[in-house]
Amino acid sequence: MTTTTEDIRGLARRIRAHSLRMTHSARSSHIGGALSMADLLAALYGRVLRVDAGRPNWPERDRFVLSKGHACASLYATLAETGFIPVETLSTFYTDGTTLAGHVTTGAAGVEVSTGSLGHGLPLACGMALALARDESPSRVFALLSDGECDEGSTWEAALFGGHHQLTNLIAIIDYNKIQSLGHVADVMALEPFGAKWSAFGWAVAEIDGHDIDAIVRTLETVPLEQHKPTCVIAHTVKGRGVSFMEGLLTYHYKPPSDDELARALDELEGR
Ligand SMILES: Cc1ncc(C[n+]2csc(CCOP(=O)(O)OP(=O)(O)O)c2C)c(N)n1
Repeated sequence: MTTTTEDIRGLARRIRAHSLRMTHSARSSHIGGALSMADLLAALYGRVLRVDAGRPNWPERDRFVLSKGHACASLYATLAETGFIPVETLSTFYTDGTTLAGHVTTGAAGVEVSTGSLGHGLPLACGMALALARDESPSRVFALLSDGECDEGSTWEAALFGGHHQLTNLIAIIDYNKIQSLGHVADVMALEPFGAKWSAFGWAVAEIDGHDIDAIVRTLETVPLEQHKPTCVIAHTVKGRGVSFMEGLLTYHYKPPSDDELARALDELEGR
């Protein structure tokens, strides 16, 4: 079990390296959004989530829902690094017949739900959290959303639902990297004042640096932040984080790393 901040940083580096290799070999998109959430995934799987790779269907496990299913390379990498799936399967990402489909899909151990159509994850997580609460289960439900998904009406319907049902066992984490597929959030559909919107829908809200491992762990280990409310953690992140020439660029939403970019990116990660 990963415990120290340094261990979690190491896990995040390995998640990033796998994600780069996977999107390079599959010639697939979404490396920018896979990299922006790598620290969040490392903190969740390294410390926060009560899960057991040996018993992926243990009834009392926490549920993790990756709502931004397009960026799943880094979730598969996390599941491999934490023992849910064999590391060797990562090389089959996005190929015919694989269990590691290009948008996150059940079939790989540890994947709770299939997503990829933006805006579905939080509604699913709400239903799971309500059912678990009614069963008096100790399990929590963590849903990781993109900022682009907060342009979807279904996300806000789920936000209303979570507040109304006082789903204290539900935690939404937003990977707020400020960039979508074709433009910046502020230009496409501005979200600010973002935290105030979630508060108004009945959620307890925290805003953190989504690359500060200690801040992520500290916040997620203290949920629920308020009694009788679901928690929303707005994690300020950088698209492409960890690879200097990809950071903050729209290009790497769709563009896979070239041979040369992969080599340079892996060199950079090794040097950290
Ligand atoms: C309903 C729906 N519409 C369009 C798409 C195509 N699509 C894939 S990713 C994306 C937006 C990416 O931006 P964001 O959601 O903020 O993700 P991130 O930057 O975290 O990768 C879009 C429009 C989709 N997957 N689902």
